[in-house]
Amino acid sequence: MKILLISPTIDSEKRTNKGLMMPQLALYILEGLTPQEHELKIVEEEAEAVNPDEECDLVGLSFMTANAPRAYQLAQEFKKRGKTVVLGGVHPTILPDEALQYADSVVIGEAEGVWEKLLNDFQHNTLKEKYHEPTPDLTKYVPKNFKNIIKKGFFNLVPVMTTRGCPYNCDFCCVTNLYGKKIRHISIENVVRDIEESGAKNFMFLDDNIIGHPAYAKELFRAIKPLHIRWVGQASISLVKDQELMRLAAESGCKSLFFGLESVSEEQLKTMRKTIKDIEDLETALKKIRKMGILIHASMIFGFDNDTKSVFDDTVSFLIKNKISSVSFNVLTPYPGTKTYQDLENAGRLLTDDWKYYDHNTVVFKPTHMTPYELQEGKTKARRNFYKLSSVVKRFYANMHSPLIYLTVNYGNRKQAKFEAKRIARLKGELDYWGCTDKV
Ligand code: B12
Ligand code: SF4
Repeated sequence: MKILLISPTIDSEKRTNKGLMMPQLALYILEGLTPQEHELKIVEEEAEAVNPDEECDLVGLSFMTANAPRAYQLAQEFKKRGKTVVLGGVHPTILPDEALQYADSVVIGEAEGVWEKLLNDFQHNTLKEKYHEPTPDLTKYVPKNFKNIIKKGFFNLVPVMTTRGCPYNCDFCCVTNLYGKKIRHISIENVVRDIEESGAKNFMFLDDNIIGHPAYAKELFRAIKPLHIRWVGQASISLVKDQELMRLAAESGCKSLFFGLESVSEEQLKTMRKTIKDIEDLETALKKIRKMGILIHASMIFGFDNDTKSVFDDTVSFLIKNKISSVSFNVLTPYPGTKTYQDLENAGRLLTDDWKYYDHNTVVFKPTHMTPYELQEGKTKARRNFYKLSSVVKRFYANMHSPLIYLTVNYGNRKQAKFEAKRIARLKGELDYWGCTDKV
């Protein structure tokens, strides 16, 4: 049979070309799990258009919350043409019953341990509505074929994932709901095999915290050092507490790390599960990471209940003072399945249930100390101010160890900041609720 796997964009009219483009690992895992007898095609809408008339027997769509409306639209198009549709990924895992309204079957959670069974059931006309394997065995090697797409040149980073599961279940995050609380590792041997078989040189570790298990991380860094690759990943700032771990990461090819700093308000940090809650300690930690020659990408969130209008300028000043290489400025987003969502819903503070706006970029709730539009505008201006030419110049010297990456990322963000301002101006006319001034 012929299987079509799709990763939809948020908006099919606009692809989010971010400069750093990476294939969707989930689709390549599904391909690796598919028995050889089947024909399989992968379409990433960020890279190519989806053809609803594509000849196939089974369509699989993978998506997060912001992509759900587009995924449902595509699912309906394929169903209209008599195809069987299966949905999986972050959003269907959190809201399987919603997803099932648009599809024949939903995979809740991971595909390992269920995909082959699902294909077999489909062939025997016994497809079930839901499939779920809570903690599948990750010891078996799943081949991922990235060679062809790397040749095409659209993607410049290859994704690798070493760990599933997170014990912390933070209020605003849905990762524990996706993979459970127990941390499960892929064997180092299989991670090395993934890297070697890809034939690539530039990688992104998708783990939420690549140093979450320091002993595993040290072994991993030692194992990949001889491969002479370059990699980026996400880590906790607690990295600085272990000198050896930091050195091994740098020696193994780590070029940039993404840190979820979220806030520079001590009041806010105290309410969060953070290893460093004191601003002076945070500044010392950031300095140590810079000295290792690792670029720091910070992720910030605006819109916590403690945030007042001064939060935007305070945050940008902190980031420039600490010579942060690049930053993602986000608004607090109540993803379904999180405590944040439940709290805001209970308080009647959610302003829309249109999932396409649940994208970290668009305000969808009533903040405490400002109107939704003030929060939206503050976030957009913070990005623009951080990427001003004067700021890029001020931060350059401290990031001179990787000038090309630093300048490329900053240039890309300066451009994106301009697009974002235009998008906000357009949405202002569309989203009446941004003007809402009700006191919370
Ligand atoms: C990598 C990543 C990205 C990359 C994606 C690029 C790429 N091409 O891969 C980038 C940086 C671009 C990104 C962007 C965003 N991301 Co993101 N991202 C992740 C991250 C870290 C890993 C996702 C991943 O690939 N995992 C590895 C794969 C193998 O796991 P998986 O997708 O769960 O797939 C397994 C199963 O779910 C299942 N499965 C998945 N799909 C399907 C389909 C079928 C048919 C079947 C049967 C099974 C199946 O099988 C797989 C194997 O078991 C997650 C955090 C996390 N730990 O999940 C956040 C995460 C998914 N992102 C998130 C968000 C919010 C975003 C953004 C909206 C934020 C933003 N504004 O930047 C954007 C949206 C981008 C867009 N245009 O669509 C949220 C999603 C929350 C939600 N409810 O939607 C997460 C969970 C982070 C978080 N902690 O909140 N992201
Ligand atoms: S934010 Fe990080 S630590 Fe918290 S639940 Fe999500 S993945 Fe785990």
